Amino acid sequence: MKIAVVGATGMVGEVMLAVLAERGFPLDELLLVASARSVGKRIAFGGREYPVIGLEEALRERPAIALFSAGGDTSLEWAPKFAEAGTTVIDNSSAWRMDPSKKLVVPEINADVLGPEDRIIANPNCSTIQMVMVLAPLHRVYRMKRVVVSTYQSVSGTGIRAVRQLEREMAGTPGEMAYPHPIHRNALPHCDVFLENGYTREEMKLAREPQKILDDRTFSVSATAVRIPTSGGHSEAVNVEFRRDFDLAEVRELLRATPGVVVQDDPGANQYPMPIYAHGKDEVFVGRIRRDESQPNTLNLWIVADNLRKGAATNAVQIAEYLVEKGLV
Ligand code: A2P
Ligand code: 11C
Repeated sequence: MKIAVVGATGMVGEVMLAVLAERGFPLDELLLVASARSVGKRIAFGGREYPVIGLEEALRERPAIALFSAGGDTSLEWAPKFAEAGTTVIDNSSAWRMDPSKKLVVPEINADVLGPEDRIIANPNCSTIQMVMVLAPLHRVYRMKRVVVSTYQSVSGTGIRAVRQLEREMAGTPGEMAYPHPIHRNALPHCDVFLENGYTREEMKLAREPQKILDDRTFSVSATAVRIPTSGGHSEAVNVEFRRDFDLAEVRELLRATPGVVVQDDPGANQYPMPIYAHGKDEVFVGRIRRDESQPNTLNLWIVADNLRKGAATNAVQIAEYLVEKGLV
């Protein structure tokens, strides 16, 4: 199978390559695609070196699957061209997520919505993926009414310029700024851009994407997204009110039985999820599982995942694996 990685020189693209290799994805041809700035560079994969090519050349090669992580504008312009040529595009940008004609997929939850007609498939936002991975099995049993989430997001979610800003500030040599303020020793209640309603776009992704993934508009989500000086791994404090009451032991059992979710919840032993330990892992970690004593049927959780793995690259590769397994490409 011929696979293209569009944005192969980027932070997510690099992790996509690592995940494809680790999982032994059944590819026999690989196209590594980036902007004109990178054409001709060479990237190692599976003991070989591959040249970076441009989008036009990749399109002519008509790959079976193209994993896109090269920004929303590149996706808007190029995903339809690849789709037209018969390629199935799995797009990590926000370009197509809320388009009613495109599927928004977390494979463990709703891969069954995919069919052979889907030529552009959207990968959800990183902070959405880790939240719904934990909430979906609970929603099935107790039915969510309202979710209030506060995020603690790492600089790797913004991109390489932000990673460099943090590194430089830590070294005491500030330079080019990815954020409007210092990030070292700081917390910015500002992820992505502000919208007219006073929320950021990141907060609105958290509010809207879960309803589409769970195909349910009977619950609502209110979000505050905060950037903190961690280099990788997003954390979330999640408060969820259900329509039905729950038993805490049963909640733990449901989460332990959920593929892709790991329960780390032993406060007496100081055990709870943390971004430094989620780094490089494909699972979503949940802990601090406790009843909200301020109102009925309400649960508090702490959810952590590697935003470049399950939040982006791993989820996209899992979608590709599903397409191959079901003969949809
Ligand atoms: P390049 O390295 O040539 O700029 P990140 O999210 O880490 O910033 O990475 C973005 C990725 O998307 C990089 O691989 C980048 O390539 C690629 N990219 C950005 N703009 C374009 C474009 N117009 N055409 C193709 N690839 C692009
Ligand atoms: C962040 N969630 O950490 C973003 C990064 O919509 O795919 C990914 C942006 C997106 O800021």
